[in-house]
Amino acid sequence: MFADRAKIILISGKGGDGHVSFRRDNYVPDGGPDGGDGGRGGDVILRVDEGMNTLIDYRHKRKFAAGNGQEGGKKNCRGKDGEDIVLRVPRGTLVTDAVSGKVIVDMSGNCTEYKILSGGKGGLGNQHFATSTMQAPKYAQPGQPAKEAEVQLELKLIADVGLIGYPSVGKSTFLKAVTNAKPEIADYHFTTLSPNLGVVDLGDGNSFVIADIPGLIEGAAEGSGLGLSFLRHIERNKLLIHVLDAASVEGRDPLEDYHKINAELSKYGEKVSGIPQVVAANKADIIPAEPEAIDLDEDGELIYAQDPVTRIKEALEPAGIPVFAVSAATGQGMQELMHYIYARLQQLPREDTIFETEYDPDTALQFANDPFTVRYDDESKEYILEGPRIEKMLGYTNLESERGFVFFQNFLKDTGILEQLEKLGIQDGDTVRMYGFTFDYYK
Ligand SMILES: Nc1nc2c(ncn2[C@@H]2O[C@H](COP(=O)(O)OP(=O)(O)OP(=O)(O)O)[C@@H](O)[C@H]2O)c(=O)[nH]1
Ligand SMILES: [Mg+2]
Repeated sequence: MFADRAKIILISGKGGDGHVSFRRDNYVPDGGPDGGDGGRGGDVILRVDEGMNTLIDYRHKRKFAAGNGQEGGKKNCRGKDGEDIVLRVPRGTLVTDAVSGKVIVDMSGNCTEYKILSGGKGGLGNQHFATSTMQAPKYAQPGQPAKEAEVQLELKLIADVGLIGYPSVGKSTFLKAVTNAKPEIADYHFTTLSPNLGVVDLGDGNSFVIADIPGLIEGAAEGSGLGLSFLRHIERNKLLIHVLDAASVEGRDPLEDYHKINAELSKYGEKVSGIPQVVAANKADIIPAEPEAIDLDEDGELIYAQDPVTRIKEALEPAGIPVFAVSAATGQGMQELMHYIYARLQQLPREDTIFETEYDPDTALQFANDPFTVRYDDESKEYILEGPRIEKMLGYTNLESERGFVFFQNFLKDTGILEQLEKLGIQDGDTVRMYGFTFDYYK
């Protein structure tokens, strides 16, 4: 199985508490404070392992915790530091926050190691708290708490070429024909559930990686069919082979499919709609050799259907989209297309897209214990949320996006803000203000 995503929980180590103790020497009746500091909690670190190519290891275990720092001891003994935990991931792993979907880090390019959560600092022992007026402090600092984050790991296929198209047009058959991959092939829609990878080897060391993407349909950009999850994979493709069923096995017009799918790609964004495409007019082996009579004209003469490949070529080639008639089943036209694709790839830029960090859980969680207030303002007739906790949340949440809004709703619930607003008597339609941002409350 090709495990290309996993959701896991990461926990950094808690800092060890500082210790309270006093020197007890046979000859010194009232020894000074000698409580040691707590040890540092372990960090959670991600590291690229070049030998790995799946996330399957993360399917079996869900929780990964670093070690806690030990408490300080007597005689100024410092507690032992907690052990760091290092999670090995394949190159090209995209790490996102499981709740907001924001990018935490893209383990590609130069990024081979990333500290995702740092362990809590150890607390200071009571030796640090002695002053001229307080010589026997009974106080030591507690260690900083552990941090916990749920993250999604996603292996972004680094395929140069992606096969896209409507379900059952023959994408997997295509992949199987040109690589040693063994994808499932069947005549029902959505046979392919996650992308399959294969290497096209043209000899003389000339090769490229090609990915078979699950079928796309109208509404894919809004989540229809298998939805969005794999549209992301396409982002890194340099070239797309748009597979059409030129024989209209299911009765659809291949050109209509072509336009519908491109409309979905445009809705998803420029990152995918801007990738150059080459059309593979597939199933050429079952296009009738003799043109089919489809109607009679006014004089009773038979009207013949235009050859579908010619029709596709005439529609797309003037727009600069090359069209190749192929049969993934018989291999007809496939070699020619593969050589063309290889030549095209040589002309395209080589660098990979790297996703920028949008959210840093280490910093965000640092403020998890910061204060906030909830109050009603008589003058403006608004409910006001204030305090460092709110400010920081606003700083790392994009409330304009759907995911950001879901994250924000959970934040209101988890922090108990919702409950407090209800206690203050909030009603549907009332306004809530958080600094520059306002929203209307609805239960
Ligand atoms: N005659 C003929 N049949 C083909 C050709 N390519 C694919 N098929 C058939 O079309 C059906 C669908 O093929 P798949 O390769 O599973 O299609 P897909 O595009 O990967 O479909 P999804 O994974 O569901 O999106 C299968 O029954 C194939 O045998 C071809 O070139 N000629
Ligand atoms: Mg398939």
